[in-house]
Amino acid sequence: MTRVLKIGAAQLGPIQRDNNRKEVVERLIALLNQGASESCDLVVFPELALTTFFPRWWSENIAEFDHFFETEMPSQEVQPLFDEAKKLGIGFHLGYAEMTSDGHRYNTSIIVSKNGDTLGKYRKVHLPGHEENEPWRTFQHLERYYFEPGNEFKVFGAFNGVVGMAICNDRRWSETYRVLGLQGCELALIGYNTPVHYPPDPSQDVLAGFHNHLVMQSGAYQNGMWVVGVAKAGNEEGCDLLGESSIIAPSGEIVAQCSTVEDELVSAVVDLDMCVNYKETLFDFDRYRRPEVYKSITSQVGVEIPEGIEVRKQDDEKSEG
Ligand code: CDT
Repeated sequence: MTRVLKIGAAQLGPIQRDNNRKEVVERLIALLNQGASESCDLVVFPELALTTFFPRWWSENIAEFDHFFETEMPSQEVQPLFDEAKKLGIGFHLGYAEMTSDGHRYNTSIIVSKNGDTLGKYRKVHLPGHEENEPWRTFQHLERYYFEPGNEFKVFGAFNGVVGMAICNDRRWSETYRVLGLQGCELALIGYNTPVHYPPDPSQDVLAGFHNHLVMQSGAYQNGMWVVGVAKAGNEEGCDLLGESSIIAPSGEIVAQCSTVEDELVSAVVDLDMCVNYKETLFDFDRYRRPEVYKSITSQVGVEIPEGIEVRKQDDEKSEG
């Protein structure tokens, strides 16, 4: 059984508010075809790949934005993507806004096999931003208003390996990779829409690209897994979104990276057996992990400085010296 895959990271340029699904699906199909011409087994599309990143706007009436959600997958408009992928014999990963039949809204991604079967679904666990309109911001980040959080990181048997998914902000949390890693994840697929400007602390703007790679590269290395991080990039409705989509090896090294903020596919050969190099040496969990020492990770949410620790200001220390 070959455990060597060719994977395409299919970055999208911006999707504007009035772009319809048909236009977007045509772009996804063009990228699929490029993936086919590069012999890809799997093409990875980003978070919310069918619409603009609508949580950047507030609406008093949440249902006003329901047209950005998919009530079925594939819908009639998305069916051509499934048909083309099956025809080409390529699997894919797709992020979209999901509305369930009983009215729940999620930020979701799926893995689809080469035969067009949906092998796995994931609902974003870490929802960033805020719940209420914050008019002081140049744009909103209302994921906590428009979506409910998902409640689990799961892995799926796909493409001859153990595959997991995470979505955008999830990639900043080491717990994401570790919970996947503890399930033997060999390949994590992560779509993102990351504004370059961070209104609560603009000093971070210049570091957006550094932080993006920092978290995914360390997640890959510390868990001995491949990570494919794929952006929706460019200027979307006046908001600049980070590009720099990349394919990262279990060594933490980037082996392919997009260079534009437009529709762009980069591909790489991914040998899932390379994970063993890390999973069975430095990061041999069975041998080296100490879960009994990590209890606060699951019992505690926020910071709790232990009793008896005095926090002094720098000035106090100086006056003592
Ligand atoms: N889509 C998404 O999760 N974006 C976030 C922005 C953080 S700022 C609210 C990210 O982590 O990239």
